[in-house]
Amino acid sequence: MSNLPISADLIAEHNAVRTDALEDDYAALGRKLARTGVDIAAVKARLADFSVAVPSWGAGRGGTRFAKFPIPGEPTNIHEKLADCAVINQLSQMTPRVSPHFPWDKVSDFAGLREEAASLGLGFDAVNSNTFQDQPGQAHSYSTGSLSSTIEATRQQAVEHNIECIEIGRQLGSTDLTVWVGDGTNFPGQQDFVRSLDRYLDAASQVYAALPDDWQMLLEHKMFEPAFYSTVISDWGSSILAAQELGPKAKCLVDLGHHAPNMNIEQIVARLHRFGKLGGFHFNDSKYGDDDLDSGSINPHQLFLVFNELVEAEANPRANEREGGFNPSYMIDQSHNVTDPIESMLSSAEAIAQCFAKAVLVDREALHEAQASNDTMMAFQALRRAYNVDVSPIIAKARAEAGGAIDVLAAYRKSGWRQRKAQERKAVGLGAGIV
Ligand SMILES: [Mn+2]
Repeated sequence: MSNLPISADLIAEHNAVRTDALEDDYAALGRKLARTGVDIAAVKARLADFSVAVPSWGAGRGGTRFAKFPIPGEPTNIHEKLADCAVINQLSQMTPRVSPHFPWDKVSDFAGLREEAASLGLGFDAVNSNTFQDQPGQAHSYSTGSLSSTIEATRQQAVEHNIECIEIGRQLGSTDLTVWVGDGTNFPGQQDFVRSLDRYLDAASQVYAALPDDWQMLLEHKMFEPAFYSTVISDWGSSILAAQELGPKAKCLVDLGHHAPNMNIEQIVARLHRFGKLGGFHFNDSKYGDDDLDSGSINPHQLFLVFNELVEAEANPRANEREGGFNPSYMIDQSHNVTDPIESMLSSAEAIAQCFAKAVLVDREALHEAQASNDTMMAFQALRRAYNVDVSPIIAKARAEAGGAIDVLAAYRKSGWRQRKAQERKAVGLGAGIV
């Protein structure tokens, strides 16, 4: 049973007055690309296949360590979050999967939740465990860490929680478990670097042992926060070492905000791919640290360079890739502090698709030739030519053909969704946001 949140008539009316202009722009871009031997329809077909997951927690307003400012009509539970995610997917036709987070999204009937999502046109992406905060009634506190805690009972509790997440994920149709731990230290000497990693690896291997055959365990590293002196899985180096020790089903997850400032993230992507260990992405943008700003809002060129490596990797899969070749899981992971989260995710999905499309447009033959002959300027120009193309007509046309809206933000505002939900949903309380 279909239960789509936005009326098909509203989208059709919205598109009707925009179709002529879009066709004009698409045809002009098609002629321009044809002059360089590129078939615009082939690029559009790649975009029609492209998707990125949205996080259930991204549907609510985030916050900072200081405050969260909720908006009327914000979702208050997983059912309302799914409805908002369905709005994003219906308008963008690019976000068909939701990444849930436990225990935040816990319900009594997961089979029912899967059906509910399906009726909204959604499936589930990676399940996320949470051992970075205590829950009411929890037996052992994570104040000493989780998978690397010095207290055995705490480590065991963290292992059992991750295994429970796998079990929930099986019921939801997921095939990935994303593990990020907040474990680390705030003072020199607080923990032994080697022994804490030993404890982490021992506990993580117990989680790994519970993975079904077709599952992946995605290790998300983060340099700092909530621990500000050291973290146990601090960088891509620690991540790949841990993934290699755990086994072939363990992969690295790259969150764009979890690196030291000015890191060459596109090179990290290429390194992880080289060893078949690139498992997934958390897309966001950053100015200073783990800012969790909207994808492409600060440094779209970096996002393009990351996608350039991803498109290159897709054409050249390495050993140890998942069945079907190079296919990392793409997800948005942002904190929407001052915008309507639906609008931010619509805008971010667009920014991500733009960078993917530009990367597809890179003349790889010219790039490889220039690289081989050490023609630096022409190698750079091969990237620059693609980056400079305005690909928005291709994305809008792919979206409209799939049933989405030509101008996603305008259609969303016209729908009056948030105002309607402000009447129906109970208010979200104040308090600190997701940090
Ligand atoms: Mn993340």
